[in-house]
Amino acid sequence: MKRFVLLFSVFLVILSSCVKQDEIPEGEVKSFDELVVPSDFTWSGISRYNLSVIIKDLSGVSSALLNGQPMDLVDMDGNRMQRVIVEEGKAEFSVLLDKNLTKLMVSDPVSGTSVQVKVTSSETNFTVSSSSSYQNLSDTDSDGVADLYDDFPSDASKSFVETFPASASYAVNPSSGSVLTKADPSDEEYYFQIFEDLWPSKGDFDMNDLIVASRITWVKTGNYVSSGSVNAKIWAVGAYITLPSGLGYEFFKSGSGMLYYLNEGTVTFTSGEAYTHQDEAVSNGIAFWDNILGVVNPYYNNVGGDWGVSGTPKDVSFSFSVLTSAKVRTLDILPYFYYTEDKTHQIRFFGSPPTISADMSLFRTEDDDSPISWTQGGGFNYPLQNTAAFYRTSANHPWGVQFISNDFRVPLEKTSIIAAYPEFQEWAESGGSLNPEWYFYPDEDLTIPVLP
Ligand SMILES: [Ca+2]
Ligand SMILES: [Ca+2]
Ligand SMILES: [Ca+2]
Repeated sequence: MKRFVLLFSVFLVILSSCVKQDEIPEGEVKSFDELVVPSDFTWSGISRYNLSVIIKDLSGVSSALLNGQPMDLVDMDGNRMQRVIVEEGKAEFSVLLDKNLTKLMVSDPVSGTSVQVKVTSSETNFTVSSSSSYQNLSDTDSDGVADLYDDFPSDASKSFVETFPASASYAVNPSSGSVLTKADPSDEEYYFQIFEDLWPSKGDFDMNDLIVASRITWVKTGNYVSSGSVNAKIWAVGAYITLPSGLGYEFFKSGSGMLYYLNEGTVTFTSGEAYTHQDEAVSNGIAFWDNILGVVNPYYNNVGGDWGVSGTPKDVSFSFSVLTSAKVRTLDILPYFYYTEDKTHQIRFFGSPPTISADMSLFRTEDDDSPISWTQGGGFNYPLQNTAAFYRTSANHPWGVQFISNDFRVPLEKTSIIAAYPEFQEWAESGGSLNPEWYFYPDEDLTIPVLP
């Protein structure tokens, strides 16, 4: 059997190298237009991962022994991704995940026991041997979460902090549950969102028209989100003097692979930059900025060339509150890029539906091949895929890409990301399964650094 597998693998390698040579003569870089991608590809290095952990006793029977106690989902570096309270014998986790991660740990911080779980699993068992002394631990604010495991031990309205990417803050020791100090804070990662701005026309695919590197924080009250914040670095801005732009975020409740619209007023802007405000035109939308010219030095750019000045990325942030009565366990935040001169001209990532204020007459014009209409209703599959996706071309190409990294060199103006990042093409054409860390391997002559 082993020999057969080996022979078959050799055959596949030969076959794939032949195909590759036919398609791409050596040394030739395709244009973005020529990329052929799988129909289910959504141009994102991030997915939502849901995991049900069933608590069982030693005889394999579902157990209520851990009800009311905290359980953690931890990455293999020890970063706590999510802490939940066990209810009815189950710990229900739902996290945004870097698709490069294959294994995580479920950890009981009280007993110090952990089990590994593959991210292909949606359910796993967690066996406990005896009841713990959790109920006897001191709980200063009487919110039901013992001080040791309460991120806000003297605030009954808050229990846990959750960050995305998880490495942005809380690193925990899975056996003791205690928070570790980061050995190397520069190792912290960002959620990168890179945009093309000429939709519904295809642009030059340099993907540097707006690059935002962000970190999202959610604060939970028990298992429900009650507030949060977005901290962002404006990493690169292109061509904004001729085409000033804004950026908003639309908030959704997430569950079982679906996103759900929230009742108006569920998510409210609480504080942030002087120009940040509730978007009256988008239900549960917050306009981070309406005009980039009011945010960064108008001569600032990170895209090289012989104009402008380079500099350190601008830090901007805002905070929001969430009605706990809405019982939102998981809050998803989808950005919408828009033109300052026409806020209904909006551009989103592949698979995001239009907002309620989007100009629907722009869809299916120029290079866009989105569905005909969208009605805000209950839930929808997210991300929308293939012909159900908005903000796609007929070749399933996007106007933006998302991934997690600790750094990103910016493609030079008018340099296709395929040339700037030699591994990008294979990443896209394999539907994300090959070269998943393409963003670590720039062509240094075709990109410029942002961080000093
Ligand atoms: Ca407490
Ligand atoms: Ca508390
Ligand atoms: Ca561009």
